[in-house]
Amino acid sequence: MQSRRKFIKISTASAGTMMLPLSFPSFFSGDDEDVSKLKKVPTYCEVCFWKCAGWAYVNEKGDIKKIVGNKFDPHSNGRFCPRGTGGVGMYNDPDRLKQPMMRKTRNGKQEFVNVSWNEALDFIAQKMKDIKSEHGAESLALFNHGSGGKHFSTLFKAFGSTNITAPSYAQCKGPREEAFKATFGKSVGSPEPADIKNTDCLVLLGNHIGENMHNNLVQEVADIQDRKATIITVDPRLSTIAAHSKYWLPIKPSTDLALLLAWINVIIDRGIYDKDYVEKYANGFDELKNHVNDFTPEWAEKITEIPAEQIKKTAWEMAQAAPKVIIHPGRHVTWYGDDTQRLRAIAILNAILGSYGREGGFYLPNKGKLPKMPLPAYPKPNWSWKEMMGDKYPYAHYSVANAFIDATHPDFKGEHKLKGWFAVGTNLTTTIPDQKRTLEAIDNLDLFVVVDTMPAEICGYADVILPECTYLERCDHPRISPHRKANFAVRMPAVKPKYLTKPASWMVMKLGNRLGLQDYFPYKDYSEVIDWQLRQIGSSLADMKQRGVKLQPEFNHGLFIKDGEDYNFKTASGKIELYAHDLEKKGFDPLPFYTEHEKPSKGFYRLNYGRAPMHTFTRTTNNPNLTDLMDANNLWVNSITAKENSLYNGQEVWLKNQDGIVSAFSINVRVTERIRPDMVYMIHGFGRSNKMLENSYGKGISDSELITNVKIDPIMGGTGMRANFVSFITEKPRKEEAIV
Ligand SMILES: Nc1nc2c(c(=O)[nH]1)N[C@H]1C(S)=C(S)[C@@H](COP(=O)(O)OP(=O)(O)OC[C@H]3O[C@@H](n4cnc5c(=O)[nH]c(N)nc54)[C@H](O)[C@@H]3O)O[C@H]1N2
Ligand SMILES: Nc1nc2c(c(=O)[nH]1)N[C@H]1C(S)=C(S)[C@@H](COP(=O)(O)OP(=O)(O)OC[C@H]3O[C@@H](n4cnc5c(=O)[nH]c(N)nc54)[C@H](O)[C@@H]3O)O[C@H]1N2
Ligand code: SF4
Ligand SMILES: [Mo]
Repeated sequence: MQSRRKFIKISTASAGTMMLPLSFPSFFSGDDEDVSKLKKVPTYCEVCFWKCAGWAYVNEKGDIKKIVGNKFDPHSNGRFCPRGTGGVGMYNDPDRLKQPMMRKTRNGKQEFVNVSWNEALDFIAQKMKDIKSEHGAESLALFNHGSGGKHFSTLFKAFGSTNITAPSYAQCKGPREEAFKATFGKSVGSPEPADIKNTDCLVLLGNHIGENMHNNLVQEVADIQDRKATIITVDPRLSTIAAHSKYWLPIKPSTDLALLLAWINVIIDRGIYDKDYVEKYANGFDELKNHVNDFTPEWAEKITEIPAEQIKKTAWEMAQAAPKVIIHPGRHVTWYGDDTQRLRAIAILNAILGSYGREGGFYLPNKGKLPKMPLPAYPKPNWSWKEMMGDKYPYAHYSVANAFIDATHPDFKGEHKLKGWFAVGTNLTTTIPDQKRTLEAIDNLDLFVVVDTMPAEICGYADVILPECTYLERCDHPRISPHRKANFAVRMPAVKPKYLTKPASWMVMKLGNRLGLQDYFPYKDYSEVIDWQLRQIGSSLADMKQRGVKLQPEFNHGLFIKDGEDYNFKTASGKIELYAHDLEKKGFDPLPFYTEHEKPSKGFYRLNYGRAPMHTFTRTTNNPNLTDLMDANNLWVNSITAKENSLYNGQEVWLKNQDGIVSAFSINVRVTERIRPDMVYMIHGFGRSNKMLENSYGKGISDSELITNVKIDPIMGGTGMRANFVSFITEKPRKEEAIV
């Protein structure tokens, strides 16, 4: 689309040479080099958000020779996934951002010009001050994902804005966090505290573990496969895990809530729920029982296309295994707009089977602690995203990224408008659906700063681009995530930053100096802060450089509720809320209902998307190591659908969605029986449209450009992305039809 901030195709002149293709599992040349002679530097991986701790091995010349897991780390158990091992490709990628750039108009034409750090930071600091004096500091917003965002959060809070958001809520986990909060008084959190390794029955609804490659999660699933625990996978596609499951239920897309209600019906009707647990810990059982009375397996069969007998059989399997059963909440759960209610049904099912707080169900996680360096108090902002959102999404306990876009858009009627954005480690146009709306909002900004390692699509819309060095070249906050054992991990730079790139911690310190906020950044190098933190607990950087991960048994409590223990859930009643009073108070159904969703019209197929083991979104689709394993997505099409549309295996097609949007690039058809005929499937993260991404430009299709029908969850603002339908175009479309 046309915009004031015209998308600038950054010059490719300095892009450098292509890296020699290397193949997995060895991404490193000279692998036979004696490891004992190499320097070992602790890190945690930034290729996805599992943040596995590991070691980067570096030789005397400063070449990274190997990245492996840290065996004391519960996220990795000493093993990295293919993406983590290939993470060195982020460092080696010749297409990386190399120095700061600013949008300038020359001879009436907008272009990016290389500038010095001083010029870039002076400009940003001045703009921030101007925006603050005209509209208030609160009108500056931070979109972030990943460790760089934490440093920028400090800058924002010190400057006077708490308008900070991330796509990991309203585009990802939000519905499950709120559903579990409404039910158990506590959100799920990451990593999910599912005690998979001890379970006897794992139920996955559209959670494609194995393709979704979260490290210890996959390891634990592999372990239970070995000991033949029951796995039940509900997916319209025969995912890798579905193929390894005792039951694969190829559900009609968008009908999971009906299946869940029928399972609850069977389990209550047959009296195979955990009566003692429910009586002791839960409220609202009678209301639940009445509610599900009519939601029989026969009723659900008509909706889900799963035979009633199979619904009964699988319900029985779960009850047999209980409490060692997990109905997994999944992770990317923003699908159809009623997602919080679907996740409520999942929470309820776990509750009546007594799996929450029980071995083989959900454990009660432990979290490590490190003292924080004392900083001056942050100023109190006059308003935050809560006031900005008003009474929209009343059960959102975190900020909603799409609401930030709304508050920037010219059609926003609210009082609290946003005028400046920073996007740190998030490729907003491919991440948040309805690209047109995002671009209209960006067009309405006074300042847009992008901090990235790569010339991602979002860079093309920035006023200033700040190149961050990769995780292998910097230190960041210690990783403190909940797990079975309280622990933390450190990240130290394995090598010096390439080109003129800098860590986010340095950028905010330099901006802080320019904004009179230097007291919030009392360091020259961020490692000084980490060292201070470690010294407070009797450790030090020198100590942690040897260990990488430290377990903190002093913070561990029991992982499970003991038999008969008077456990107090953090809900208003202190009990599990099968009937959610909290939701009812905010005007939502206290018990979940199935509602029918849009269906494809003739000639259209639902657009389904997911993950590949060797890629993370657009984060890796230019990574030379990982594109060597997979360099484009293809389109899964059932043979019936292929026949209907006269498509053949390997054929190049373009897609057109229900709103007439035509894909910018093409994709090759993969005819397969592994998907239902009513949908097609592709991996998210391809179809890159910034020409500076030499390695990935134009390969495959971006699902994001075709997601224009967004189903917003009224409870918490999640953007349901699976109500989009596509038809096939077999001739190359005219340029004006495609959006690039
Ligand atoms: N259409 C569609 N949309 C989706 C999804 C989908 O499957 N399909 N998935 C959703 C989900 S589950 C999530 S979690 C979100 C993910 O949303 P994002 O996290 O925004 O996804 P990425 O595409 O990986 O974009 C990450 C950006 O960070 C940059 N980057 C990588 N490393 C660093 C670093 O060290 N520092 C800095 N500053 N930048 C870095 C990358 O170059 C890239 O531009 O997307 C959501 N949106
Ligand atoms: N390799 C790799 N692993 C990753 C990531 C990555 O980028 N790469 N990203 C990580 C992140 S941030 C997240 S959030 C997770 C996401 O991982 P998940 O939560 O597992 O994934 P989703 O993308 O929601 O689910 C995709 C699956 O849902 C199925 N599906 C589609 N529609 C329906 C439906 O109506 N009903 C049912 N039951 N199933 C349906 C699809 O066929 C597909 O198999 O993955 C994480 N792990
Ligand atoms: S799961 Fe893989 S990509 Fe993600 S943090 Fe761990 S090693 Fe890195
Ligand atoms: Mo996610």
